[in-house]
Amino acid sequence: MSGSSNVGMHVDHAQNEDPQALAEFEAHVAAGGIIEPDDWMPEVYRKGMLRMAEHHANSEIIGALPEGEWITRAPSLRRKLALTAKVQDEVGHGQMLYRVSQDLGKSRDQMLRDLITGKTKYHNVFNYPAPTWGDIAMIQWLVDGAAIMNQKTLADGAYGPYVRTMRRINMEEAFHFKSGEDMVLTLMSGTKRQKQLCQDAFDRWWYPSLMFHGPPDKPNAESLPPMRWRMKTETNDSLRQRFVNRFAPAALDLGLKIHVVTKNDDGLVLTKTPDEKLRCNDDGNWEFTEPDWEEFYRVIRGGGPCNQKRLALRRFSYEQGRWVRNAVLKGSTALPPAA
Ligand code: FAQ
Repeated sequence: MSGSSNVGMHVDHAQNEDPQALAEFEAHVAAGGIIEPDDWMPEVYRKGMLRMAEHHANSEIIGALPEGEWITRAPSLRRKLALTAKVQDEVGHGQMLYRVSQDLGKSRDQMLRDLITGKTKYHNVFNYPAPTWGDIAMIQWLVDGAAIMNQKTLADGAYGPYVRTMRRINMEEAFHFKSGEDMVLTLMSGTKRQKQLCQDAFDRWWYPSLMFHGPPDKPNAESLPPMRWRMKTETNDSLRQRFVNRFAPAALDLGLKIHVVTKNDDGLVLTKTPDEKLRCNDDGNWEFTEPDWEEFYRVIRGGGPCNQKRLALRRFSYEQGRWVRNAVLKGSTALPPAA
């Protein structure tokens, strides 16, 4: 995994840029202006936007894998159709985001190769297992819920192609979220066994979903390029707080309990105790026990329960698709490898 952060660089890293062009760029962005691919931009901005869009694209195509595993096992035809459509949507989001990234200067093939060799990252949540149908409900409710919350704020960003893509993706994510809400509601209105299945899945997904918004804020987060140049418009902690304010009461209303958990190396829950910190303050903000940030860093650096499995499948798919790429891009007439 890449250890360098372009987007996290301080604005001083733009010191080699033309000061006049930089001042005009900053004024334009601060006034709510939009940047298009052919406009002048500091190199730190271009690299930061590329890193963000590429990370996002990677997350969409890897994110399709845990749900894709459940298409053949969906509990009804209606659920199977909805899940198939959702998985197609997520892969489509990946396509759109790879296009945005290509315009920022990196070839699609290089991005796919960097993903399968572990040079670039994707979202933490997709490195956890989905052992039951309850996990699919939680991915669509909690993970898509977190994604919409984040992406609505990204749609207020400054980079035109990314902003327009967010608007389109958000409409589809809203549908995924509704479907997830319906799945959770159905399980929590069902038998004792269905309720337990749902609770067990909630225990597995609550903390990864809190980590979704990224690590705790750096002290000067708002003056660093990601926010100063409107690559992102809210801090990680403020999005996490908003997520808990929305989902903690919703979970409790549904009859779910919020636990602090420990997990084994396979991502399955070993112990759970009620979150003693959980309460709603007078200002409407919920207090909660913070995620285990050591686990977060371990997972995003490749040490999560499913990192190897997810990347192995992407590598397989990259190899299997080689003859198609050669046919389309190089006019090759070679047939696919024998099964
Ligand atoms: N997972 O200083 P920050 C979806 C890394 S799509 C992994 O806060 P920044 C739809 C970060 O890259 C979800 N790594 O960084 C779906 C940085 O690494 P570095 C994808 C993470 O950029 C649903 C380091 O930690 N959405 O869910 C994560 O200012 C269901 C320090 O972090 C996007 O990608 C994480 N959660 O903020 C699909 C949205 N968080 O540079 C299928 C666009 C942080 O040290 C099924 N991206 N890191 O190597 C963003 O909003 C931002 O880039 C953040 C990170 C918030 C991810």
